[in-house]
Amino acid sequence: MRVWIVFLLCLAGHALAAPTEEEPIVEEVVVEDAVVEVPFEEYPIVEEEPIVEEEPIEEETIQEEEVEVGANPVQVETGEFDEAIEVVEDVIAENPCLNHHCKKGKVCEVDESNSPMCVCQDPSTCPDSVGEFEHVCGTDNKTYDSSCHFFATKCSLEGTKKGHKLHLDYIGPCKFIAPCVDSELTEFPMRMRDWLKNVLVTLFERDEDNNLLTEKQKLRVKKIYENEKRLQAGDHTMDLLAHDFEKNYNMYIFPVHWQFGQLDQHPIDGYLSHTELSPLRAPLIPMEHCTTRFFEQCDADNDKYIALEEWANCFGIKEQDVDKDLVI
Ligand SMILES: *[C@@H]1O[C@H](CO)[C@@H](O)[C@H](O)[C@H]1NC(C)=O
Ligand SMILES: [Ca+2]
Ligand SMILES: [Ca+2]
Repeated sequence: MRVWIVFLLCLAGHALAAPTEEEPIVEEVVVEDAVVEVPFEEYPIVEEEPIVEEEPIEEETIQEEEVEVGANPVQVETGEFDEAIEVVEDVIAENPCLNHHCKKGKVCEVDESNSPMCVCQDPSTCPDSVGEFEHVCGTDNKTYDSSCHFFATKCSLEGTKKGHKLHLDYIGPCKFIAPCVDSELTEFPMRMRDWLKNVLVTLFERDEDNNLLTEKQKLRVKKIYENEKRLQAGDHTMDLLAHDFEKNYNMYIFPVHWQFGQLDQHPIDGYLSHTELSPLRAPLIPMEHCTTRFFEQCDADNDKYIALEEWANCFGIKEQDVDKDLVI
């Protein structure tokens, strides 16, 4: 479907537009963790810049949460191997904030006892946005200049009901989004699972030494890749997509699980929060007006989290084929 390609182009544009953006280490890790959406054949591999929105945290647990983020082994490695250790130690002695990471919307400040702490960022200290594409739309249907402005504003509302409910909804200025009718809602997962399969195959084709996929994942994708019956990427009719799903059902099981695993990272618990879903949702909503409704109905028990079982079910994967081991 054309629109998926547009989505990928958009991601590509986004990544190219801000390739040198300075991100704290926490963000770099998130990049690794986030979905690496790879366009179909004709586009280069691009890492999506994830829009990761932290869940509101109760006051008492803030410290704990930050420690948890800092303890991510991948992150520790990135930090440690990037810089000469002596230099890091010197710097720590001078400025306790240098190695202290705050979640989005917060910045580090030193208190009287020279201990680092995270405080809400003043939105006016956010870099000016360069263009409309940096604007984001909140779930309050208000346009924010950039995700920095959004998270700083959200932080200032921490502890309030309003702040708790406010999430980053999508990338770009708020706009009218046409209601999603039932027939369109049915088509959405059919196109998405086809796309997920193609993304994985493309990742596999281009992987070589990029380590975009783990060895285990490669083995699984190889089977799909080498299957001669595989439906090639293209602009297919719903009838063909439905037919292929029936005929080649097994090829779709892994891609659906894989995407779940890409998103279920903060924390890895078999549930997707609004925050975890954001890297997938946020770029998609402006182009696919059924996105919001799709993920809403995907949360069948309405607990605001999408469990693996719920996720698989949304894409037509049978209950007996849901397998936690496929996610890893
Ligand atoms: C959100 O804001 C946009 C632009 O201001 C407007 O066109 C749209 O109708 C609003 N949507 C809702 C649900 O209020
Ligand atoms: Ca999770
Ligand atoms: Ca749920």
